[in-house]
Amino acid sequence: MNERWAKRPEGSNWGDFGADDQRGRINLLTPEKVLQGIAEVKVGKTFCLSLPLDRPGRGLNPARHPPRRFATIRHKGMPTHNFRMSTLFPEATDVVNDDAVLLHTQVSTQWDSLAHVGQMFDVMGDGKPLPVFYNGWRGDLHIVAPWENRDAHDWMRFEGMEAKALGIQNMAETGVQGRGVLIDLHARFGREGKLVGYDDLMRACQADGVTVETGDMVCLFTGFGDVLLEMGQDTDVKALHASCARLDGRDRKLLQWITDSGLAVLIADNYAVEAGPSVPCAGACAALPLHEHCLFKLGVHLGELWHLSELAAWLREHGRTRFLLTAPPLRLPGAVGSPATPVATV
Ligand code: UVW
Repeated sequence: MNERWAKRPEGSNWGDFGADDQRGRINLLTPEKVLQGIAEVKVGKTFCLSLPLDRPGRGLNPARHPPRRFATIRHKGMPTHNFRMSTLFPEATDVVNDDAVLLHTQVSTQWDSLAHVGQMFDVMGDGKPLPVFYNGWRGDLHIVAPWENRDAHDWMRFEGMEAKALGIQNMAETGVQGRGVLIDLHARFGREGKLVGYDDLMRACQADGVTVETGDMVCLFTGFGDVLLEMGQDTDVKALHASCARLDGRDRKLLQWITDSGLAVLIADNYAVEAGPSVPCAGACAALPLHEHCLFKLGVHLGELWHLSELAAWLREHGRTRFLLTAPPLRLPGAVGSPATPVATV
């Protein structure tokens, strides 16, 4: 018996990558997968797969706000803005700017770490559900609570939350490089607010000859990023949430495909990869069942709000679906999510 769990969730792979594994299916990004990715580099053209991190503006997720920038304070309470180094060293000619950013890690193009979403689950088999994450790491023991600073402003009040296990640095330390495979849902469904299940996904793959193999990094292009960028800073949240394809996390065949395909990570240009909250279910269940399946059961990191439009257009024009993907998050110990500036090379 593992000391953290007596019972693993049905359909999970807990323990398969090691009793104390914190990387999940990122373990499938082997040197062989990196070489398969490199073999897809034919012309050396690169694509930045990140949105500008100040987009979307306010409101898409009410808990997440655009970045705030500050000048650091270098000398006598002055901002380090065009700071004359001669203030410190009389002969110096240097002029310095230096900044700090207050960044909601999941406001824009991002990775969800495996500490992002867990479940209340009877992990010890004693009838008492506990907050649990991938591989049995525990919300109460391993995801350390913040302290409250009552003097701090609004959403800066709860400081110091830390993923002592499953933090995003576990992903960053692998380099996150391998073969990307793009599934073009936009080509099939346009900007229709469409719930996509297994059958729709398979038809989209068949139409473009997409094959997903073990260890591939799968990207779903829905067009959501374009809708968002066209809105400018005035995000029409209702219209945005009603736009484009998103996966149906209640579709069991779709979840089984994620298990069977062996995909290493799942990425989309939309808000949450799946519809969130998902369609209602009877009784107790996850509001985000695809998050449950990927983050909690399989250790599949989710990439959200990526900017896939230019890559998708280029791949279509050239009759291709695969590319080299390099997409590390920040190596930020203890964080439960991270912005990313992923690069596709074709
Ligand atoms: C939630 O909003 C809970 O998660 P995500 O950003 O992964 O969709």
